[in-house]
Amino acid sequence: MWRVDIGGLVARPQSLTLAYLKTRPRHEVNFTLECSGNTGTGLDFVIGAIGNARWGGARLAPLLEAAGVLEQGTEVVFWGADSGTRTIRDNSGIVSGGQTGAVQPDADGGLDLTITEQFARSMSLADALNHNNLLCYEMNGDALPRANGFPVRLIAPGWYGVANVKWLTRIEVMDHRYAGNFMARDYVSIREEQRDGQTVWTFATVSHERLKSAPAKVTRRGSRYGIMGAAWGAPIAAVEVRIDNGPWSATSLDDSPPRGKGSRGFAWSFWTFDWGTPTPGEHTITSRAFDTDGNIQPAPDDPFLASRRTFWESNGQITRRVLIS
Ligand SMILES: Nc1nc2c(c(=O)[nH]1)N[C@H]1C(S)=C(S)[C@@H](COP(=O)(O)O)O[C@H]1N2
Ligand SMILES: [Mo]
Repeated sequence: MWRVDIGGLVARPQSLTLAYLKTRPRHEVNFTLECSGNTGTGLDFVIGAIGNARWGGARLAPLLEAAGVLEQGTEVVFWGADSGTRTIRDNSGIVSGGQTGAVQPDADGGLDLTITEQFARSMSLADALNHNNLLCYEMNGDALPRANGFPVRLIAPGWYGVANVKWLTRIEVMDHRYAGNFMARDYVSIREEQRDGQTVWTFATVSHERLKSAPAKVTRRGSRYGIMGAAWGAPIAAVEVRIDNGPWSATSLDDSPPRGKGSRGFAWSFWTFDWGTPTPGEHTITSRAFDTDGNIQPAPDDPFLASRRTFWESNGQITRRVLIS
């Protein structure tokens, strides 16, 4: 039978069943989960690597508190049931194999270690204790589908998809950052910065979502056209669009309560724009979102974005091409 274990630096290790989790107070959060690898340049980005759902489950924080996190505990690791095989090259200091690891000498005399690693992600204890986090067993009112993490996944609203560990089996409190594949090798944003004429490379684990928007579709009623789209990643204050190389114009935001409040939770906001009667031919549509702290979704040539050498967390403005006939 499935259980999720809470262990590591805790006073009272737990082994929780799904039935037990369902006896806990049930909470729901509306959260738009986006893959950090969603570059948003393709035509199917809205339905592809991003989706909104009502996620239901038990709050994580009281369960961690019940386990009694010890003083030294600073980091919480979430383990999924799935695993993958990978080879770690000799330059990683490999000296010998493990019970399941196989070591092979490589061409230049070093050792390669091939291992089967479970999917795992960690966050700080403070982040893990955020009251929005759920041990989630429901999606849109139904049992969590297998593909989305059945029986239980972590839902960490405001974090990129990768942090929302599916098929959860173990939660472990540690006293150091976890440096597994999905924290330290894959899902790492690499940037090349120039500082005083010197190149400095920086590395950051994909974590919180970033402010983003996209034009989703063009609608037509008679001879009049409209544009609709979405914005997410932060509490949205406004969205503007630009047609071709024209000025930025205001759009109308849907009037549901702001993000983080009431039923809106961490869901995306929808916006619409009355385009009027555009001239026939090809046009470009670009959108940019503003959050309630005054941040603006960056342009593609923003220095921070331009310094990236990886496609993770690509939240630059998206331009779509449309043909009006
Ligand atoms: N156990 C496990 N959890 C996982 C993953 C995975 O491969 N294994 N992928 C992550 C990534 S990269 C994303 S984008 C989301 C996707 O969640 P979804 O399938 O519900 O859309 O799950 C995250 N949780
Ligand atoms: Mo992802």
